[in-house]
Amino acid sequence: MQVKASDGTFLSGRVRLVVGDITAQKVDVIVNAANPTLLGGGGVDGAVHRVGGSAILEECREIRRSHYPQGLPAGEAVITTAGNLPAQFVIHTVGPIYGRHDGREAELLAACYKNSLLLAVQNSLNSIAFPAISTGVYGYPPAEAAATASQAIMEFLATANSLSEVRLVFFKQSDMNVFLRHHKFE
Ligand code: AR6
Repeated sequence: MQVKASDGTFLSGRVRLVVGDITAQKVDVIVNAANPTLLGGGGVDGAVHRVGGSAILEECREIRRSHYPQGLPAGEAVITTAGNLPAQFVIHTVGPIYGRHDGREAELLAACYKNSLLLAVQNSLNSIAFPAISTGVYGYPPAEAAATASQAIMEFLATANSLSEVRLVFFKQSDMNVFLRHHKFE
């Protein structure tokens, strides 16, 4: 077992692992594990819209109408208000459905993380919290997702000094433990 930091922090404290609810995170921006419609769903998506309120949905509808009438493709990300959430903004990204992208799942999952981090930097945001994208309804094996997500975050942070905290939020301790066994952080 390869657990590299007992306090759940990596990359000089810029990455922090916590167990909790993504909607309760007090960071500049939280990431939503959305679907291409941007109109809500279950899991993280359901919680974000339920707690955040209608302002988020209204902005998502407008983004669909103006930029993505066919839906937001997997791997891409957009930003909206956070409504009633403690965060200031929500970045909505669409994870790959495992087994549905002809072997491009890892590339698309990495793109979710990198495009979300890029949007945060472009909007001058310093702290961001991610759920474990695609590992719920979309069926991505959590161990594989841990390797891909951590590699993508590590590569991005090497190029972006302005981000002070990337928080990875796991719903259950057992989910965090899987991540701790399979991440690639150095
Ligand atoms: N806070 C933190 N983590 C959570 C929370 C929460 N409130 N709720 C669930 N998780 P999922 P996906 C964990 O299914 O796989 C939606 O219907 C969960 O245990 O939310 O990307 C969308 O509309 C799992 O580990 O996202 C899409 O249709 C992880 O977050 C589809 O699900 C992701 O689970 C997206 O599926």
